[in-house]
Formats: sequence, C-alpha cells, structure tokens
Amino acid sequence: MPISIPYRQAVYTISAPKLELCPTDSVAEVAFIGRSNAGKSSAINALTDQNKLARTSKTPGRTQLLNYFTLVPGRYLVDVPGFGYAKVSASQKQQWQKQLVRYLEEREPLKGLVMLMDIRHPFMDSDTMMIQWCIKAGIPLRILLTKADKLAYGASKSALLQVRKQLTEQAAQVSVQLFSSLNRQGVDELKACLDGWLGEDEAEAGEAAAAE
Ligand SMILES: Nc1nc2c(ncn2[C@@H]2O[C@H](COP(=O)(O)OP(=O)(O)OP(=O)(O)O)[C@@H](O)[C@H]2O)c(=O)[nH]1
Ligand SMILES: [Mg+2]
Repeated sequence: MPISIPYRQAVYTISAPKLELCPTDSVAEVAFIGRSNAGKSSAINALTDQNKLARTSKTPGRTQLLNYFTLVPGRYLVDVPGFGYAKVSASQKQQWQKQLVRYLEEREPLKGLVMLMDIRHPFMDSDTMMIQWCIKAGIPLRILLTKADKLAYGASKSALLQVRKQLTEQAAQVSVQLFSSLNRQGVDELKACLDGWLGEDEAEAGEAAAAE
C-alpha cells in the first residue's frame, strides 16, 4: 500500500549546483523537469499549497541549481531549472547540461520524473529528447500538460487524448495528465502518482517487517 505524503509540510532545504552536493540522506526523490517557463516552480507551489515555496518567475531560466524541498525526512521534491533558453553564456549552459545529465543518470534515489509541457505546444525538440531519454533509462515519467486553464474544456481533453495516443505507442512507464497551477486542476491526480513513487520503499519496508 503506498503511503500518503504530507505535501503541505514541504520546506526548502538546499540548492545543489551538482550531483556531489545533493543531500546524502535521500531515499526517494522526484524531480520536476521541463523547458524554461513551463511552470515547474508553480506546479510545486500548487502541489504543496504554498505560494512562495519554489520561486516562480517571468524571467525564464535564471537559476542553474537543483533545488531540494523536504517532504518528510529523506523524501524530497527537486525543482530542476528549465532546459531550453537560459540567460547564460553558451559554455555555462553546456556545463549545466552536463551536470543535469549526470544527475539524471547517476542519482540513485531518483524514483521518477515529472515533466511539464505547455498544453498549447507539447513535444518541442527538448521535450521529445527527454522523453526518449527517460524511456531508455527506464525512469518512470509523468507528463503534465500545464496551463490547461488556457484552453477550453473540450480543447484540453482532445489535446490530452492526442498526446496520450502518441505516448502509449512508446512505453508503459510514461503517463500523462492535465494540469493547471492556476485553478489546481490535476493536483490530486499528481499527488496519487507521487505517493506511489515516494512511498514505495516505506511500503516495502513495512511489508518486510510484517512478514517477519
Ligand atoms: N495560466 C497559467 N499560468 C501559469 C501556470 N503555471 C505557471 N504559469 C505562469 O508561467 C510562468 C512561468 O512559471 P514558472 O513556474 O516560473 O516556470 P518554471 O518552469 O519554473 O520556469 P524556470 O524556473 O525558468 O525553468 C509564470 O508567469 C507563471 O505564473 C498555469 O497553470 N496556468
Ligand atoms: Mg522555476
């Protein structure tokens, strides 16, 4: 049985510029990725019911740090600044991309990725690249079609079906849902998904203890 994580208790913990400086006590973490301005920080704020937990900004791609938020000891959400256009030099950008790839490939407690795509223009080049990479690496991926409030109900449903169709042809570990930080659409659905990923070890530990 997956446990229920207290998302509202999230507290900012640390910003790590690279893998080596990430928390050492993590047993399970979920990272939010996606293009600059997709709404990652806003989604974390909606999920945790805190307006200013993750910084949101209209200036895309400012920070290049892995921002950790503790949910319960050893369990984290990670806000990963957007790939795409960052307002930094080409060499800084390359350096960051290298760190990001290392984090995604080598971070052991990483249980899943939440990837945000603007519902009005999904599957940009960098999105498709990330999806392919996740499938290859075998990492569970939840895609949020964000800013769903920008489309009428029918249009958002049909966008969801279209994206879902395109994804099911690819891999079972990838799922997709509608999301809006503005009107909180999809927050509960996202929580249910994250409960499964973040509570996994605890549930297994509980089962093992009960079996003894
Ligand atoms: N209408 C609407 N606007 C949103 C939504 N989510 C985010 N925004 C807006 O989109 C802009 C970018 O949001 P952020 O949460 O800062 O985006 P981000 O992905 O964290 O961006 P970076 O940190 O630059 O990578 C802000 O102006 C938000 O207010 C949403 O669900 N609906
Ligand atoms: Mg952000």
